[in-house]
Amino acid sequence: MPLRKRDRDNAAGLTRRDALAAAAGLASAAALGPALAAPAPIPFGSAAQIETFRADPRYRQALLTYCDVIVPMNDLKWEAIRHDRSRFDFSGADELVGFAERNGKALRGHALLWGEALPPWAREMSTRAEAERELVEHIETVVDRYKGRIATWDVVNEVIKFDPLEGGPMRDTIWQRLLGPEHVEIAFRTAARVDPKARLVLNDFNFEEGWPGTAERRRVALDICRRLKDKGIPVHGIGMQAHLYAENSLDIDGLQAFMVEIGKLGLDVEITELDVIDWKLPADAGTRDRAAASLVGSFLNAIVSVRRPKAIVTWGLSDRYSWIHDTFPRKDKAKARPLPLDADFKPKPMMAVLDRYRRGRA
Ligand code: 9MR
Repeated sequence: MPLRKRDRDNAAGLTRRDALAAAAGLASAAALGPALAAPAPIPFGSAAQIETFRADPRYRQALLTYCDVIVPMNDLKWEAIRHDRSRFDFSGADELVGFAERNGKALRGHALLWGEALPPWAREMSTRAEAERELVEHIETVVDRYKGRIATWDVVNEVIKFDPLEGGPMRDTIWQRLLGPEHVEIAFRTAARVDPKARLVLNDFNFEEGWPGTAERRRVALDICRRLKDKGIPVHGIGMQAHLYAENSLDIDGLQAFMVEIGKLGLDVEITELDVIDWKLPADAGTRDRAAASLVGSFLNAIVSVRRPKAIVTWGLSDRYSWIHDTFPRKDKAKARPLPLDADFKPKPMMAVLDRYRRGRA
């Protein structure tokens, strides 16, 4: 049987790109330039919750099977490390960091400063000096402990006001009340001083929808990073949480313009907490899974076609365990299906979408 052209090229040891290059009259595939170069794989990962990690071997296995990156979901938060004011408790964080290290997984640290998940004593701080002293000591201690091991930090999480058009731009937190907008600088400056090689990220939610407040959120994120850079304070990336509401549409143009601006500032982008809020979708599981995969595909495609994220991280792996169940319960009481594996750890269509980026096929 005669070989088809593609098979002939393969048989001759030519790649598809060599064949394309030859057809274009070029000496080699390299001459095709970067536009047709195979896309670089984008590391994929998930946040891991310690209780589930300890209790469910299938969950640990899923982390091993699917993830290049692991993010302790809650164990690097103040609530976990600083529940006792007089000492630092790294027990949960160490367990997850050790698991990642033993298994050759990269780590993201989440998060050095956040207005939530604080122990009661931290919510009761009352002076500027106290807040600054605690914040600096916290970041020094935590970043130093994992120096050279946690490569990337969400230095500040959710510091932008929900709708900055309503008296923004900064979110009302204990840090903003006591330190003003300077809390962001203090956090980045301290993290950079302790681990100059760490990648330092501003992490926040809702950069992807079409309402005016979202456009303003994107503008504020860029503005904060620009100001840091102007002052010589290192910042390396913007983390997009991407808790995507299935019932809302994406602002593709706005997203792509955001990527261009991120690039102009010399920053990277990372997807840090991806999942799909499916509370308004129809009951049928297959319909929901296809809708979620399609939404994730459109979102990632819009971003990747302008700027390749440094990592894509989902906020959990299996529908069995997700914050969405409690926060966005469905009226029909059906379980939410926000993640790439189903409740029995079987890959869903969303995983196929993510896998394409992980393998450098998109
Ligand atoms: O999923 C996290 C949940 O288990 C915690 O109870 C909660 C408070 O610490 O935080 C959740 O994770 C949040 C993340 O840290 C920041 N972005 C929003 C996430 C969902 O609430």
